[in-house]
Amino acid sequence: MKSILIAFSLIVLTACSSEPATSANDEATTSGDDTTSTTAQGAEQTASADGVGNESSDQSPRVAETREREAPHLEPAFSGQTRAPVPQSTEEWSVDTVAGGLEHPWAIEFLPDGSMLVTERPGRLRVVGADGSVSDPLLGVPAVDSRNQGGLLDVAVAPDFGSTRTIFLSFSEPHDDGTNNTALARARLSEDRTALENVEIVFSQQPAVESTGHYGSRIVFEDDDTLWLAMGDRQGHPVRQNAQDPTNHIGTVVRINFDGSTPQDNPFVGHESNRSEIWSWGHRNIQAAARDARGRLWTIEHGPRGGDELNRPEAGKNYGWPTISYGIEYRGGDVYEGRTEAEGMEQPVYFWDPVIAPSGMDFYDGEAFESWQGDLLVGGLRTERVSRLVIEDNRVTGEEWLDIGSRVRDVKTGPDGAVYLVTDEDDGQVLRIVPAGE
Ligand SMILES: [Ca+2]
Repeated sequence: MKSILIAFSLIVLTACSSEPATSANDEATTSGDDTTSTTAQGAEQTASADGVGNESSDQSPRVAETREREAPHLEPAFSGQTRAPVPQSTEEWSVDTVAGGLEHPWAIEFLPDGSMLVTERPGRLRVVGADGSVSDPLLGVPAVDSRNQGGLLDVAVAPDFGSTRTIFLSFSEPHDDGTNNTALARARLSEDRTALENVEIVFSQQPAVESTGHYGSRIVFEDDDTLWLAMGDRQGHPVRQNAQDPTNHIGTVVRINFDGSTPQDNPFVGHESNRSEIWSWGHRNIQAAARDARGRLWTIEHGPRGGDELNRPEAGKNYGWPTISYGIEYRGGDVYEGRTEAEGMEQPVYFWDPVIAPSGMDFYDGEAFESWQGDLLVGGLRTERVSRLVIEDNRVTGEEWLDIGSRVRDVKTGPDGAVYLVTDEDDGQVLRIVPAGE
């Protein structure tokens, strides 16, 4: 009954939430990131408004997204590339507050004892206990450029943390000339967990630019020796065009060893000009990334207006930005030539139009929610939701919305099987999705 109530409330909330029509490009605001504009949609929305596999018919499966598309002239490349039906089975859930008082937390990661490392975008790292206690800021965090979308971003606990106490941080690295870039630091968490030791910047995105947007960035371990760092296109003209030039790191996923060196089986090793750290390229602004049970990387990037996309980046492949994309420019008009397909460029697995403004994501592998096993849980900033994606044979076959009511900035399965979130607010919180009634 609870799940029905939740589902019903969602429909009502969706139908009634007439979001204000914001300026055409609130990417450029200082509010945090790609909080994308959404045209005002009234309560008259129907499930058949989009015309994408959602025709008005008694036989049509129910879909979560029923608002009109921003770019309805851009047809999906295949059936099921957007607006997957709401899954038949779900779980009853509710939300607990674990901790609060965090300033724009960006990432959450579990330590082996069940406590959490949480970054705050202005440049602080804290330990949050399973009991909700919040530590003082840890000493030794690298300096960050915290303007606009920049700051201390992702945190990741190395697979060998038990023996090495190694963690990684991604952040916007400032330079004296006013430029900055996404960077990755490796550090040792002190035994008393009050400080970082042996802090070393092991990777810096090249080139550094004068921008305060589209840093990416998420850290995903491939195995005990290598990791992926997913980055952004640094927002705006002409720098974003570099995403189509793999002789730099703009708009790429890189794959590096823990010390920052290049694995010799990377796709461009030995290439005369392409950067050897690159794993995949042609990305816009990846803010969600996770590894599936088979060890494969998946990412979600903030697209243009109507073009957020899920990809499964493979070695050496080009994901198209900005030459091909779904969606339109935030200021209006087609992106580049308004194309969605081109030879040598990969299609997204799935896209959202209107956008969700993705944040963190995790493949659910806990024991608390049986029917969510293996599903991809994706945070939404603008949507203030978690999207649950059911994935089969590398396609999204179901999408359910879990309405949280705050800007969700990161999503992580906890050791207790609950789904932990941080919220992107001045007074940000750690929340936990638990089975209803617990
Ligand atoms: Ca793409």
